[in-house]
Amino acid sequence: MSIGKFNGRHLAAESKTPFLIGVAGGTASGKSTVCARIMEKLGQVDVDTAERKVVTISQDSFYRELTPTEKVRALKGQYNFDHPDAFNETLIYQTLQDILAGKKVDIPAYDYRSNSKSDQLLTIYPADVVLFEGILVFYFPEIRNLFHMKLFVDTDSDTRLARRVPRDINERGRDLEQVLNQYMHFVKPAFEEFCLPTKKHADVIIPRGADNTVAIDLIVQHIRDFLSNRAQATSTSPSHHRKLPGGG
Ligand code: UZR
Ligand code: MG
Repeated sequence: MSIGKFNGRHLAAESKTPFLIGVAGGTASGKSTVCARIMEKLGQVDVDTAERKVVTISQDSFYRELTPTEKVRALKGQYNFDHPDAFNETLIYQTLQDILAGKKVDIPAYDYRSNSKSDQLLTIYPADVVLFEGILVFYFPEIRNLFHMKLFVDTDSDTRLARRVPRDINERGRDLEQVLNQYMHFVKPAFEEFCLPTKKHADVIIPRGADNTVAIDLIVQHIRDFLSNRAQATSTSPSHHRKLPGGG
């Protein structure tokens, strides 16, 4: 991206707008796995390495910083991480806007054990495809309207709970009582009140999540078509400067 060093305006004009996909669904529905499958299948075998990029960002990176009192409540399983207020929606919106403008953005990773952002930063470079996954990615209208494609991963609640319990215990350092308590008090009611109603905004509903290879293949084919149509439009447009392979 040498052009950017000389002239920031040129950079914006020449960068690609990624194909932005929102992936919503209840906790442990398989959102991350669906994203991983899409990324794998877009394996980009036929694309030059300098050009290709498919990335997944998680809404978890955008939890608000907790105050010391909230932290204490979080440790006791008394903080509602499933409520829209738990997220910094302004930052989500700005970050997605930057991504759509073809800018490079840094995103904090999230540490579930400490309930806070970790020091690690994930750098998102201008990409072809950006997946943004999380329980409430379709909740805020301004954010919802940014997506080119909206997917809802629809997995039965009992399946989700059965996955969530071992995950929280093994990967997120919780105990059984705490997990079930939090589930009954916060996770389940918030799912019904805030997440499930956003299903109607989805373009595609994926029953059974990542097991649904037919749905995933159809989605991947749609993304491919979109990207190749755009590449064609770009290469035939005289005003647009197409990067040469390897010239990134
Ligand atoms: P997915 N979550 C935590 O457990 N701890 C945190 O510090 C932050 C989030 C949980 C959150 C939500 N809720 O249900 C889940 N609780 O992460 C969303 N309780 O993550 O979509 O991967 O299940
Ligand atoms: Mg997840």
